[in-house]
Amino acid sequence: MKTKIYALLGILMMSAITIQVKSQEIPNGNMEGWSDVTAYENPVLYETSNFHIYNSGGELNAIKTTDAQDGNYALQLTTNPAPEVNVNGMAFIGYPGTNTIYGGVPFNKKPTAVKAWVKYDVKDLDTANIIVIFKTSTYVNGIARMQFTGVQTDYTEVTITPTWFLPYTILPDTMAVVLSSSTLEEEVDPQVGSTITIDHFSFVGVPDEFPNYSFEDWESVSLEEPDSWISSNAFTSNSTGASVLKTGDSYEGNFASQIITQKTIWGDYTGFLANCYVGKEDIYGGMPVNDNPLKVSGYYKYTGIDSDSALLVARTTYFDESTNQSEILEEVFVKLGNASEYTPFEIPFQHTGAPLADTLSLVFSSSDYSIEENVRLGSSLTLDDVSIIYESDNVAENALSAGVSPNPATGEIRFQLSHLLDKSMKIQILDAKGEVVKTQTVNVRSMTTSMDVSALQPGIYFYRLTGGNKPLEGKFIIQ
Ligand SMILES: [Ca+2]
Ligand SMILES: [Ca+2]
Repeated sequence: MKTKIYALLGILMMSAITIQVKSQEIPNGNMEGWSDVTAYENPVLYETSNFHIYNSGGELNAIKTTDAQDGNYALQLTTNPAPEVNVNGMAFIGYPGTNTIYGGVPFNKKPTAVKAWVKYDVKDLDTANIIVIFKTSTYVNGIARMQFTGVQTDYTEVTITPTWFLPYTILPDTMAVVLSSSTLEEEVDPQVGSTITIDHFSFVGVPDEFPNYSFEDWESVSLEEPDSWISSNAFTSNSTGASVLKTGDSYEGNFASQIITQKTIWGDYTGFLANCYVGKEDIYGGMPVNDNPLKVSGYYKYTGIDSDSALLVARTTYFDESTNQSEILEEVFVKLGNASEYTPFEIPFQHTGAPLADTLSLVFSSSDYSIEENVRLGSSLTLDDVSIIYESDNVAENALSAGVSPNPATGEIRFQLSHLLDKSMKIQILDAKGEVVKTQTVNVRSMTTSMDVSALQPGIYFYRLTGGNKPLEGKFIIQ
């Protein structure tokens, strides 16, 4: 049941997909935009697989259905596909760990049976599960387990008799529950479409009511998320707390993102901010770019517990039409050590020229997951002012600017166009961010043409002249 940490890093938030295709800036790189996101609903007292499927890019798979046997609602679990993994529909009271379950709700009786109303459609080779675990201290006192295969179209009541492992006089103190639409065996793949709907739990032989027995009580899981980023919050908020927080300790503006290594509901550790999905085996998606990034830079603070360090991963890819799939151009790993004051960082790329990158994927982690034994709860990475520089920015910097005068300019600049006579030319002025701030089309009649730049703020600008045999680029300064 333990999920590999990279699976836990696989996170999806639909809002994060609304990346501006035209923009070459890193969306919300200044960490100023934050929104409350209602991710999904869970039955009260239960954690569910919704966080996992939500993060993996599939449909929610632990849902409130009105197809109830009792009252208004029932719990429907379905094994749904996500881009990299089929996610078992699960709901649990307590936190599943390796071969055990932690936590639960107080319960101190020994019922003779657990009953539930169920309907299901479990695919071939698959098995749905209802497991109720009675614990005394940390020991398993008894288990009531039923497995389901095949199809049951109408609600039917099942009676599940517990097996008790401890003497009858030793009562449990805690009850935990695991409900699953698919197999819990790690070696067996959950089958897409396996589903079980559960309603109206009851006990036999004791007067106690099963907690939230009829799945009538549900609660929304809301997260405060940095806009346009994908965070690890959905993995951690319900167990140990948020792993990505809005902090007022900013380098610029009002806010920065603080990423903290927290325990997930699976007992693993995670804390990350990404602009892509990260699946079990790989990362995928990211922000569209139309030029090769030269470097991603920003400012950070870091407090690593023991020998932990922060890990920044950046990958560029391009779509190769000959193979009809995205190929990796470059992958860069940068580790950051402790920094109590804001410190600049850079993720440098080597690749230039063709093929041009079309996607940039970024994953910023508060722990160095490449050295698993160093990962520590509470390691904290604060990031702000994350930005990107592209190859073309550099070309512009290095291009000859001798054709422009005066430089620095004030109210007007002149372009020398000696080899471009009798052409219709377009002159674009771009600001330091690469945004076009002024465009002028001229029919060149002399060796010089001029442009009024008095409306532009002082700063560094780039010019781009097109219409000649080849574009001319360069930079100039307005004082
Ligand atoms: Ca900021
Ligand atoms: Ca119900």
